[in-house]
Amino acid sequence: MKKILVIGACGQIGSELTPALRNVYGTDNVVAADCVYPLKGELAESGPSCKVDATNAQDIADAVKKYNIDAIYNLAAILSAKAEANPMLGWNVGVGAVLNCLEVSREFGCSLFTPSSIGAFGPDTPHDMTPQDTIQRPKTIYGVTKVTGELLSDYYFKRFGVDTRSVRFPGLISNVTLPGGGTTDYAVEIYYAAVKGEKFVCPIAKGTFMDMMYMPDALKAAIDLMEADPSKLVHRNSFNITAMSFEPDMIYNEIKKHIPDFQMEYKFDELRQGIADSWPNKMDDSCARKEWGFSPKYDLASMTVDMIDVLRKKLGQA
Ligand code: AKB
Repeated sequence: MKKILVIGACGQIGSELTPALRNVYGTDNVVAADCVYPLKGELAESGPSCKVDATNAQDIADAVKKYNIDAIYNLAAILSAKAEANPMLGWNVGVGAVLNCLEVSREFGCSLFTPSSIGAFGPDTPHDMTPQDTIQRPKTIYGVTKVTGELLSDYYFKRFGVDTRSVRFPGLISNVTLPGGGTTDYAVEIYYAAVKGEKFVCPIAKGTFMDMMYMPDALKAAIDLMEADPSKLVHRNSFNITAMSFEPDMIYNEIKKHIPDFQMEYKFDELRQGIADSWPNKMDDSCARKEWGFSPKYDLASMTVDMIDVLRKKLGQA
């Protein structure tokens, strides 16, 4: 059975991708790694774990050797708004981690998944039905790291034959671990406010469309792409994928169907709004659908039912 290393296992994606991978490949075959160590709770108890600072290539190499790793999921990143406040940190983590993972993968023959993002696009990119192959001139350091990661990953595939694969994730909506410092975080925070009975102050302006996806679809996409038949992959780094595109009023009105008293007011945050305005309204993900069968299950309505149900239980209100 394939042995997998998840770097950034405690983050928004890692805290759910690690258990999902353990379900598929067996608990002992998936190593949860994070720079914050020791890991706590379910992640630490349900399988092997170790300390990996992704900006330190030796840490990654040591883990790969120790656990005989075949595939790495590199989830280390500083999200868009946070990286803008500290561009050097954004660059060092965003690019340092991917380059270190590529070098270790080349040396030890691992395959490598590194997420890219809608942040890899910028104001000059067509915003509607953003094509798979198009202008990528992001104006954020986060976007610059994502484009760099895509280019380096394709370079390592072509030059050294490293099996690199990636998706451009839209905003991810989840109910386990909160995202931190992203532009799309509002679409998670709004559910917490609604379930807690609080008024939501929306940092993104009315009418601002962005691509989004519910976490179960994102986890399946990452696993499916890594399992895809390589002979079918025309693209590799990185595939547009999306499940829904909405603006704040749409998610607010969907939540109000279940929580009629819920209230929201707009107070846009200049940094986040500027970033959101530079990102696609809706991507064309037909290449992912055609080349490896990407097919998300959740839309805004079904995600909202599930989010409210899970958060009510989590927050002790069910
Ligand atoms: C962010 O908002 O920075 C992330 C992303 C879309 O990559 N959620």
